[in-house]
Amino acid sequence: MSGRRTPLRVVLLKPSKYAVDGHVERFRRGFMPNSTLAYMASLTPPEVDGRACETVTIDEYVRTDLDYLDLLERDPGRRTLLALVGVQSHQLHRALDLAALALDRGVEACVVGGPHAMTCDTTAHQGRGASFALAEAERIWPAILADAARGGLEPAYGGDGRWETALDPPPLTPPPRRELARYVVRLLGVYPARGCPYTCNFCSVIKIAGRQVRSQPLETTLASLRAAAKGGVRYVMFTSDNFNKIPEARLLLEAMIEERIRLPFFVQCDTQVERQEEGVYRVCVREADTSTTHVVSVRPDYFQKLTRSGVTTEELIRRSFEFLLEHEPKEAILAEFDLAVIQRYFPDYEQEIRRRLAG
Ligand code: B12
Ligand code: SF4
Repeated sequence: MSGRRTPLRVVLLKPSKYAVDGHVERFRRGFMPNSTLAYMASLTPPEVDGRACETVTIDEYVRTDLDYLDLLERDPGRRTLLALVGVQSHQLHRALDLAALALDRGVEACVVGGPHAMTCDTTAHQGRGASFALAEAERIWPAILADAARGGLEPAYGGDGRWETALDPPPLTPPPRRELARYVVRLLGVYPARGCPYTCNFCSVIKIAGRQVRSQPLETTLASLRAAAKGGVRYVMFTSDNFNKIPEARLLLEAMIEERIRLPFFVQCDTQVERQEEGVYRVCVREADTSTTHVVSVRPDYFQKLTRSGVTTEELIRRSFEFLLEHEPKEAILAEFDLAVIQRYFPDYEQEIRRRLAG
């Protein structure tokens, strides 16, 4: 069957961005492989609509040669779908230019997806050649692949709802070793759960991942970790925004211990700051299902010394805890202290916190 039908080539491309002077930012080595590329490649089946489906992944940030641009061209032997994945707002311009280049060279189908398309209004760009993915891939990727294999794409997919109710993706296949070698750290992003119950007004996570915390099956995460360890990955980032909000966090960690999956990993956790009385705040740090509580006092003159206008005391404390947690485990942080004490233990604290708050 697949021998008779025109095969489909899926080019998954994470675009870089333009620097201020207009050149495309490229690095000889990146920090870590892009998580969306690995995830989308794992979601792409070997056959679509009875046609063989070949998948190629490109992280433009680490491509110092331009060979990959040859893929953005019509190939008479197969249909090509260019999917610009994980596109953030500062990468949109580059994504649109790559789509325009590919369409100009006869590529049959282009789609742009990721945080920008999910959080911002893209109607002005729709209907001009590239299609837009407004929802999670789990909801719309099969329809996009099928449309690309058979004919053209719709102007947009997923306008009727962003989030899949239950997440059940295949286990992640780590990038091949030659791709891992392009990065300083052979690190893989694994996404055991997504969504955040909070509504911080500066953050777009709840528009991308929703407010409902949804987990993939524990076994899928474990299978991804096993494949990662076997495939030469040295380190894992659990990309969930608040690891401490994942209901199965403890089960996951226990299973990793039980199976002796010895991959070091890092996670993101939230810190809650609550004002108790003038100048006194209660801070709760949660990690998986353990937490510590700290009472922190901040004198007005010290607050003035460290901050500029517009920064709140809560923000100063939150950033100070981020700083502390980069240097020591939460259990080592004093239960009650004045903020000025940090400088005694970490002499670069004041300079660093001023720099971070100014950025
Ligand atoms: C992990 C992470 C990082 C890691 C990246 C690791 C890596 N190399 O992959 C690090 C720490 C390095 C990082 C850096 C940055 N990040 Co970041 N990061 C995240 C985080 C927490 C998770 C992203 C992730 O891996 N998700 C897992 C993958 C599988 O999911 P996904 O990419 O969202 O893809 C899903 C959907 O978007 C959609 N989708 C995506 N692409 C496509 C394509 C198609 C065709 C389809 C159909 C669907 C689709 O389907 C996917 C599956 O459901 C998000 C927050 C979040 N929850 O989204 C922020 C986030 C993406 N980052 C953000 C930002 C701003 C940055 C930085 C610019 C920060 C900075 N100032 O330097 C840099 C840019 C780095 C870069 N080159 O892209 C913003 C983007 C905001 C926006 N609207 O554009 C986010 C949303 C955080 C936030 N709330 O502000 N980041
Ligand atoms: S807790 Fe974190 S992920 Fe959740 S809304 Fe606030 S900043 Fe975003």
